[in-house]
Amino acid sequence: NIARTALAFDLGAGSGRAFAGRLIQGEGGSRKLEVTEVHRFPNEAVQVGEHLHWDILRLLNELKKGIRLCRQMGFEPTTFGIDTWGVDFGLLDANGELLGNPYHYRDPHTDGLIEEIHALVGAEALYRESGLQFMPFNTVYQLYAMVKAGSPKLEIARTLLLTPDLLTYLLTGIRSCEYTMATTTALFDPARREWNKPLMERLGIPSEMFLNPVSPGTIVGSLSESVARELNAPKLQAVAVGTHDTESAIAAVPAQGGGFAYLVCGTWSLLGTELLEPLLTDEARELEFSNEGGVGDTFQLLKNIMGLWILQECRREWEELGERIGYAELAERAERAEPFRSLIHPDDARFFGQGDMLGRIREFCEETGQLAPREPGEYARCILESLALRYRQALEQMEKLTGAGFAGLHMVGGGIQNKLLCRFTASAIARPVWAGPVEASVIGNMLAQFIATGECRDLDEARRLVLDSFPIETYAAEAAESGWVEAYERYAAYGRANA
Ligand code: LFR
Repeated sequence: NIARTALAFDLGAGSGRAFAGRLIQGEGGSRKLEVTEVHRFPNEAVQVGEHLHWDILRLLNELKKGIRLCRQMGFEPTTFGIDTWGVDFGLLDANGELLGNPYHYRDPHTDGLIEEIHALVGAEALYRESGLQFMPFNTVYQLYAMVKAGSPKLEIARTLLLTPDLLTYLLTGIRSCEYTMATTTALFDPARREWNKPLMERLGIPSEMFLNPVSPGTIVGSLSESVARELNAPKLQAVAVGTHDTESAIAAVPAQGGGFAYLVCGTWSLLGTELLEPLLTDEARELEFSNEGGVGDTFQLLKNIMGLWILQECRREWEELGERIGYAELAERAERAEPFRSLIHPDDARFFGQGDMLGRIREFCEETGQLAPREPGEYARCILESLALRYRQALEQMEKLTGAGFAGLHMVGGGIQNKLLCRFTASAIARPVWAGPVEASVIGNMLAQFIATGECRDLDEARRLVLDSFPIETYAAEAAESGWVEAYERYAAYGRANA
């Protein structure tokens, strides 16, 4: 008995996926969510001269294909939602045409701008008014890079659309701005809950381009006439979900009530806890925590930590060198490698960029007087152990900031398929890890659609559905796996001052 079918698009920096989600009505009021993958496609950034761009029209084609495939597979979704990485955007002119190709958040055009903007407006003020840790790709730095480059696009732009809103617009013709993405820009004031127009004016960023945000769980509208005709799908409606992938993933954490700690694991690691108000203290700034708007009127106090990106880049390099190593094999080799031989600080700036990751890891080890990894197993072990130690550090910082004590850590997202990472994390934090669901962003995306159409009353009820529908694996902190306490002390000495 299918109560409703939703279609979720979840676009990550490396690939995109479309899933159909069926809400099944069981006996006695019980309900379950069943998700099926209907399409998967690579998302390849394109280097154009000095700049790195998203291939946005290709992504649009893949979304259309996803809608077609979904229906060909026999699903009949009435709504769809799109979530993507944060911060990036496209600009529309007065005729509603897209101005150029959106920049990729790893484009180097923001290099040095954190310092420059801080000198202009003050780091303290910027943090109080944005609640975001200072990451070079935040929208504010990207737009300021365009201001500084004298970009003519800014002169003729009328509307700024963040990536998920842009893709929704290309499918529906409707311009909208979803709240969780808006809070990743650093141009949105979380305390006042409005765009920070004075800041935009000071930086020369045209403030008329920004639309009023709508809450996740709002129906945006139908496919445009031309798209509906092309896809023969006149009834499909777009929903503004938690369009920031991280927020969709958090919405799918199978916990009840607030006060839990979570880690969204993928290219990035987002470790945080759910609050009802932003925490904008000096200490939160110094410890580099963000306050991001979440689904269900929440604020997510979280730290953006480098994630499996480092390992993904290593794999890409091995492949270029002619050695293709699957994740399963890599995990086995890491398991056999010597523990704690080499440790890195994952958030050292050198690990952010693309390319030469093996060299950078070796360089870090040499600079800190450690033996460097020699083969893939050792590299993988180094990365996974270092991430786990970094998670312990962030978890303890979060306890300090909030005064809360966390009994364990919920891990969600694609990265939890790496069981070694889950196990290491449980050992590093000396607390249990509850892992699941893997498809958190997709599921959270669907939950916001169910909130929009009235199937779920609120976030708590939606999370209940996750608990009832997906298995959760528990990793106990293995006291026998010793060495983690000493390793943490060694690791802590390699980190930056306190963050
Ligand atoms: C994760 C994520 C993070 C954001 C980073 C860049 O996919 O959305 O939350 O900081 O990508 O946008």
